[in-house]
Amino acid sequence: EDAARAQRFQARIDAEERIEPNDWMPSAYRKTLVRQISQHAHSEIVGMLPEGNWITRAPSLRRKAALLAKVQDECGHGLYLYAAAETLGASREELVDAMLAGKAKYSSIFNYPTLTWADIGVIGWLVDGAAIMNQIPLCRCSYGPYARAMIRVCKEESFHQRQGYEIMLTLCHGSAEQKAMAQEALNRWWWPVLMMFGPPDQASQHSDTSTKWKIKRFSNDELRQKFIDATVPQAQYLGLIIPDPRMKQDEQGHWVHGPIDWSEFKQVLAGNGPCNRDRLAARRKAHADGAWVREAAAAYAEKRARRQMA
Ligand code: FAQ
Repeated sequence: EDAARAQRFQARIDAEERIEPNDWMPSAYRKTLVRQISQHAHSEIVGMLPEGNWITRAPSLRRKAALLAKVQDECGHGLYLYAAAETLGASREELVDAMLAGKAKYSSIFNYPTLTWADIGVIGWLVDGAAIMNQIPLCRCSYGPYARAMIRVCKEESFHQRQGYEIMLTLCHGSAEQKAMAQEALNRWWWPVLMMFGPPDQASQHSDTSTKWKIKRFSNDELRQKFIDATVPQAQYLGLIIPDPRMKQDEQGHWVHGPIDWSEFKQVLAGNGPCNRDRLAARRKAHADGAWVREAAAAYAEKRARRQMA
């Protein structure tokens, strides 16, 4: 019976049908989606911290308003994504607790510090640029609620990318000092951004099944390559140098990167990146400080339900 169901399920995927919350699905499909969607949600929530660090120091009211709006969008993305994970039967409390306990992953990129204002430009330009490259194909993911959430998320990410690129343009057309600040930020973020796409294809343990289930439409290396090809001309336009002396263009016009230091990636995933401890400490404090809000909301919901019954 289960084998027949699994076959029908795969036939629906192959026919590009969307899988919805109440449809039958293999438990491994459910598990991998809960894993990916919750990691994605945690990334959005932890991802507010590096930029949040600059809200009080944005150089003008206009920059401050845009940054504030961007960080609020990230919070919204996190909430849609938790809601999408809940449609699979996961509980939000459990997911959040796993993150706070350091058991659940979130993107490696958010474990790096934002040292100067140029980092805010680079995050929008490259981190959001990489996020879009990865998330546009997820709009066609086989699981309906995740795919639909990604459509709205991608629209907002493209505004984020543009606000970042515009900061970079301003700095690169500014004083020598501003241009140097932009280059220095690019130097620090370039390699960690390439790691956002995940391990190389031969080391990516989930890729085969996620591709078969049309959760993934492109491999980690394919998306990394698309990102680099899109980004090199943007760096050239800014007059910045990609900090990869071995990068070269092949005959098809692709920019081939030099070796990535995967030991750094492993260290960050193991909790030993430059900011892992700070990030978790900040999330734990926020969660504890927000306990009264959750309690008040639950008490209010209970009161309303009682009133409706009466
Ligand atoms: N960091 O077998 P694979 C954003 C883990 S964008 C940490 O290749 P998969 C927007 C992976 O989970 C960032 N862990 O895995 C924003 C797995 O571990 P597990 C978030 C990583 O799932 C911008 C193991 O390595 N975006 O937040 C990373 O097939 C600015 C083996 O890897 C998403 O989450 C990494 N970089 O492919 C917010 C997109 N890479 O679970 C604020 C959705 C891999 O077995 C400011 N996710 N790992 O313990 C995906 O597309 C996929 O999950 C991949 C990984 C492509 C990330």
